[in-house]
Amino acid sequence: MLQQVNGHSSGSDAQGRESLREDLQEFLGGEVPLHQLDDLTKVNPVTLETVLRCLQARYTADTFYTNAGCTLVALNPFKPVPQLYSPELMREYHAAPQPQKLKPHIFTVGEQTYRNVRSLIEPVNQSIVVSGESGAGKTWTSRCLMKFYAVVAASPTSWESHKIAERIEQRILNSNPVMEAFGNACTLRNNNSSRFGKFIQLQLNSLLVPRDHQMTGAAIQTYLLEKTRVACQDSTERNFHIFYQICKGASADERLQWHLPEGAAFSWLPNPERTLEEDCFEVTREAMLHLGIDAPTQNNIFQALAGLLHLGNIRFADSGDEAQPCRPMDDGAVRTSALLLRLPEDPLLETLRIRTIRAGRQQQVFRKPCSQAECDTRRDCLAKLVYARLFDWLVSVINSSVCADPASWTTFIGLLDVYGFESFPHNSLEQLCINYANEKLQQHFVAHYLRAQQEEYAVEGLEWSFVNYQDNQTCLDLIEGSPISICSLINEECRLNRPSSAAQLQTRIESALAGSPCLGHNKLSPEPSFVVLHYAGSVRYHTVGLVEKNKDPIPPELTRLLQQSQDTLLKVLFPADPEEKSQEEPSGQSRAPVLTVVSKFKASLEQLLQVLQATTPHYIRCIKPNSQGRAQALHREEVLNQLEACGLVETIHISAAGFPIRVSHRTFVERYASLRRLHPRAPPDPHSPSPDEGHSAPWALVDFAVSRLRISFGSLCPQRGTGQLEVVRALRRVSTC
Ligand code: AOV
Ligand code: MG
Repeated sequence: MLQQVNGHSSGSDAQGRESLREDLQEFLGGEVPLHQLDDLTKVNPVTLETVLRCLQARYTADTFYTNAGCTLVALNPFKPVPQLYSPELMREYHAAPQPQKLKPHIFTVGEQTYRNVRSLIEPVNQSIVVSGESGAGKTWTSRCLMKFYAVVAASPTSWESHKIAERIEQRILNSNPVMEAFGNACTLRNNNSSRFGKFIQLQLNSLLVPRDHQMTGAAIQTYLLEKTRVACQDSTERNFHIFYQICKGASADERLQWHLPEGAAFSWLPNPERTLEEDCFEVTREAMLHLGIDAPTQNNIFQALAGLLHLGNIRFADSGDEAQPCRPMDDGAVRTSALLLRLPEDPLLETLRIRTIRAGRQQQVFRKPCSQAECDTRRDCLAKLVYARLFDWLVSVINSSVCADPASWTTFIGLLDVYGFESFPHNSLEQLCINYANEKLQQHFVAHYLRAQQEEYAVEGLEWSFVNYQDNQTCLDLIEGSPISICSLINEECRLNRPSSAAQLQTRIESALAGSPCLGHNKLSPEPSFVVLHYAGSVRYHTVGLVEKNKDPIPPELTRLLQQSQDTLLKVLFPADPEEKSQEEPSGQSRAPVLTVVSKFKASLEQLLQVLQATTPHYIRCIKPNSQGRAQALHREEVLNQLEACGLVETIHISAAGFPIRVSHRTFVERYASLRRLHPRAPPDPHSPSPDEGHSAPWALVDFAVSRLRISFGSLCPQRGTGQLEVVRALRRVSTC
C-alpha cells in the first residue's frame, strides 16, 4: 500500500523531532487494552486466535473498524450507528493533517485515496476494493464512501456553477437507490443482496482549484445481473425489490392502470408479506426523477414490470396431441400481460407456444408446437430478456445523467462492490460466476500485495524472510485455466450442442480435472453436481441446467415479438432491425458460434482487472459477525472462517514485518530533512555514490528510516538498490542548499 507521509515540509528541528516521535510511537507501540488496539499488526503474537480476540473485544465495545496493515477490517454492526457516518465526522477525517492517526474508519481510506489523486507529486488513479461474503456490508460501505466523496469533493459554494456540481453529486448518490431497487433482492444470506456487480468511477477534476479536486461525474460499469431471478426464485427468497415496491407503493389509480389490485397473487412474487426497508417505492421514484427519468417514462417502466408479473402467471397445459400447441390455463393472464406490454395478444401466445425452425437445404421454415416445459422456458426467457434490457438501459440512462465530459476530469477513484461469495443449498451457474469473481479479486489481492510486495523487497535487497500465504491461483486455474477448466468444459458442451445429461457433465468435470486439489470429493450427492474448494469455503454446484444457462439461448421469435410492441419504452429497448432479415431459429450445423455467459463474464472480469491494475488499490475486508444478521453477536467459528479465507493473518505478518510506508524520496526529504544532523556519525557505506562527499548524516537518517521506521523507498526506483541511493542523493542536495 502506498502510504504517503503527508503534511509538514522541512522546517525546524523541533517540528522534525515531533514527527519522528509520533511515528515512533505509532510504529513501536506500547501496552494497550485489546479493544483499543486499532491496528492488528500490534497484536502479539499474530495468530488467528489473537486477531479474533482483538476483533471480538472491539466489536463488544462497538468499535467496528480495525486496521490490518494494508487493509481495513470492517465488522458489520447489524444495527444503525448514525454517528459513525455523519457529515461532521467525514469533515473531521478530511481536515485531519494525518487521518491515519484518527480511529480506523472507511473515511481514512476514502481520504487517503482522495489525497493520493490530488497529490501534485504522484497523482495516480485510485481504487477501493470492498470484499467480503454475502451480507458482510460491501454495498453499505460503498454507499457510505460515495457519500463521503460527495461531501469532501463537493464544489466550492462561491463558484457559479455550484448548482450544477451539486446536482452531479446528488445525482451520483441517487443512482444507488435506483440500481438497488432493480438489481438487489432478498436472499437467504442478505435482505438486500446485490445481484449484479458494480464498479463506479468517481471522476474528479483539478482544473478549478489545483489542490482541491471536485467530483465532476461518475461512470458506472455493471457485471452480470442475475436475470434468472425475474422468473425463478427460491421459495425462501424474493424477486428484485422493484416488483414489491410497485405492488406495495402504487396509488389507487396506478393499481388500476397496472392491473395490480390489492392482494393480487403473482407466482413470480414470493414472500410478498415480508416487508423490508428496501420496499420504499417513493425513494426509488424520487431518485429516478433526479436522474432525469420523468414521470411518463417511469410509468412505462412500471407498467412493463406489471406486465412481466402477469406474464409469470401464464400456465400451459399439454394438449395431449404433439401436433397441437399447449393450451393456456388462464386467458386472463395472457390478455393482461399483452395489454401491459402493449403486445398483440395472439402473436404473444403463438410465440410462447410455437417454435419456428429453418431446416434442410432449402432452409424451409417449420413450425413446431412446444411441449409444456418448452412453453414455460420461452415465457421465462421473454421475461428475462425484457428485464435484462431494461436494467442495461437504466444503467445507460444513469450514466448519461452522471458521466462527465472527458475533458472535465483528470483522475478517478474507483469503487468496486460486487456480489459477495455465496453458497446456498442449491448452487448453479449464477453462484459459479459470483464465486469466480470473488476468486479473481482475491487473486488480485494475493498478486498485488502478498506476492508482489515480498518480491519487491527481495529485488530491493532488503532483509526479509518470506511469509507463506494461501495462493488461490490453483482454484482459479480449476475454474478458468487453459486448456481444460470448469469453464472450458461447460463451454465445450455449449459449442458441441449435443444432448448431454447433467450426470455426464459431472463425470466429465470430475475426470478431466481430477488432478486439481481444488476439486472436492463429491460425496454421495443425490443430484448430479461437483464441488469446488474455494478460498472462502467449499461449494457444491448442481449441474442440472448448467449448460443451458450458459448458452442462454434467446429464440429470435421472442425478440421479433417484442419489436412489435407499441409501448414507447419497449420500442427503445427492442428497436426494429434495420434489415428485415429472416430470424427463424437455424437448425443443426448452421448455428452460429455462441458467446456463452461464462465467456462474456470472463472477458468482463479481465477488463475490470486491467482497470484495477492501473490504479493504486486499497482494500476493505467486510466481515459478517453472524449469519443471522443480529447486532451484538459475534460467532467465533463464522468469523474465523472469514479471517482465514481472506488470508488476514498473512497480510498482518507481511504488514507488520514489512515496510508499511513507501514514500518517494521527495516526500521523505520534505518531512525529515530538518533532522539531518540527528546522527553525527554514520555507518560506513560501501555503495556510497560519491565518497568524496563527507556528509554522513543522510545515510544515518536513511538507515534509521529503513531499520526502525520500516520505510521502503524502492518502489519508486526499479533497479536493485537504487531506491536508497536516490534518497541519499536527494538529501545531499537538500543539505547543500
Ligand atoms: P453485501 O453487499 O456485502 O452483501 P450489505 O452491504 O448489503 O452486504 O449489508 C447487509 C446488511 O447489513 C445491510 O442491509 C445493513 O442492514 C447491514 N449493514 C451493513 N453494514 C452496516 C453498517 N456499517 N452499519 C449498519 N448496518 C450495516 V451481497 O450484496 O449479498 O454480497 O450480494
Ligand atoms: Mg451488496
